[in-house]
Amino acid sequence: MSGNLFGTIASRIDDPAAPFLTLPDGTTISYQDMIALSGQYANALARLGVTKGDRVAVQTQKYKECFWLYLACLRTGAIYLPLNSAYTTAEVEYFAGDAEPVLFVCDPDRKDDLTTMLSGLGIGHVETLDADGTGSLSIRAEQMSPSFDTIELSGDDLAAILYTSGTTGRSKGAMISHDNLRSNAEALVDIWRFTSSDILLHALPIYHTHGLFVATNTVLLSGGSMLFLPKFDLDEVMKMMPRTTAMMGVPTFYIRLLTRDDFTREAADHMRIFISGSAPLSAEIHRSFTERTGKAILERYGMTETNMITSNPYDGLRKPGAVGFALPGVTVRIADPETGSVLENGEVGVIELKGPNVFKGYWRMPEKTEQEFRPDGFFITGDLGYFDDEGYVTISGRDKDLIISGGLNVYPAEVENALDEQPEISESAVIGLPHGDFGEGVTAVVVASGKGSVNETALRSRLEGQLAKFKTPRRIIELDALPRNTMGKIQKNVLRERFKDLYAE
Ligand code: MCA
Ligand code: AMP
Repeated sequence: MSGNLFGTIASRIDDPAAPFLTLPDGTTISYQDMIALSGQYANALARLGVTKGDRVAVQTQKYKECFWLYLACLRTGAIYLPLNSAYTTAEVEYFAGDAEPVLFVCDPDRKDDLTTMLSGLGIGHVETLDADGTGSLSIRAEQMSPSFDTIELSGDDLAAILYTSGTTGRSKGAMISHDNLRSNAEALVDIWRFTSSDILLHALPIYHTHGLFVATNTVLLSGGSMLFLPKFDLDEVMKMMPRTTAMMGVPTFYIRLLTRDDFTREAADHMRIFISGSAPLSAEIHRSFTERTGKAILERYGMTETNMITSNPYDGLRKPGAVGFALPGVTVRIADPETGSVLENGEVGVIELKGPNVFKGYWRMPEKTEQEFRPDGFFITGDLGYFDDEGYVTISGRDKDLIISGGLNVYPAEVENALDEQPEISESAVIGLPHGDFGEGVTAVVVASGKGSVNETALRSRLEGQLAKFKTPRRIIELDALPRNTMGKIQKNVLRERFKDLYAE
């Protein structure tokens, strides 16, 4: 049997006329439409010369057409490479240079800028997608036949590469196979009880694991449908919720829902499930949500490299502050970060796992890949946690210098490098501080070089040209010196403590 994930999706379709995607205006795209559209896009890719193993990079706003392209990549054996739409051209240049896509798909208004950069890298094929279906790739696809023979491949073949930032230096492309995606989606359909009756309120971006794989593949393998929103807009989410049964979101979604007086028990009553992940959901928000709606959010934990790892149970206690149990087929252990020896229940260590969900390594970085695995094959997440008395995994911190803002990862080293290049700054430390909406607010503490004064507004706007907006520090604080320990290492914990109330209302 072919290991192609699309083959599995197609084989599970019981009712081809059933809806797969519904738009806010009521337009519906059925499963058979999805097969035809992905077939047209697959033929368009083939006509452009895309073949198995080729990378197709995509940086656009959230369009339904991105799904047809994603599925077309599965069908042709091409490797889908989605990029955050907030990345600047300078950031994209690194990913494109590293992954060497044969085709780059972008928004029409970015085409000129990106084409100039990409042609410097020898990447000649640039196509566009647009919300109204007028992008050049959509026009090509429209002229194609909807029939396409999905190629046979091994389940170990790559379906996608998703870049994750490195704690130091370069971003790494996580290589995700068809089997990785299939095993995870099957487990999630099972443990979260997704069926063809479900309608998922889809307000997440689709350039990351959460919105693309967790949400989309789970729906596709259960025969359910999605109500497609182009972004998380609170008014729109409230308006559409009555038409749906399930929601997946980052904690910020739930924090924002709780700010609405009309988000009541009655408003949430018909919803079967609310799922949260990508960042810590505070026990306080979890409890407030239950008090308001009578429903407990189901929190789960995952990572780009592994898809989903643990989940709170569907039946049984959804414990505030805990991320639950290993998914079926996945083994989780807690180990001493230094020695790798396995720890007892209750002891805090690094979370490690093994299973069919674990990625195939970092693109063209065999040494980095090796560093992230123990000799017995367990992947080291860099998250710190413990098993409680009842066997629930609780995340207690991170053994990696990472900030998560609104579910998006920001690696301080990248922002510090950009700050340190500014003439008026001699050194910097970037930290995450408690933030009511985003969970953590990216904050820079800098020391002036003496070459010009440090102007927060001017610095932020200069950084915005280089870094995606969500990475740009919300605040830049100037100090005479950064606190250091006796080894000379900057004490970020001291800074976090000193400025912990910076974003308090
Ligand atoms: C937008 N901005 C942000 C963020 N998003 N700043 C910091 N953190 C963010 N996450 C910027 C905007 O550019 C804007 O800048 C300003 O902040 C305020 O915008 P706002 O309207 O509040 O933002 P928004 O457009 O409503 O977006 C917030 C959001 C969004 C809805 C939380 O970021 C989002 O959808 N996040 C989900 C990310 C996600 O899918 N993560 C999953 C990763 P200005 O005002 O200057 O223009 S996958 C993963 O982590 C693993 C595998 C897992 O377990 O799932
Ligand atoms: P990413 O690199 O975008 O895949 O982000 C993965 C990281 O998000 C994990 O290593 C965790 O640090 C964090 N994460 C995901 N889900 C949760 C959760 N439920 N609670 C706490 N942290 C989470």
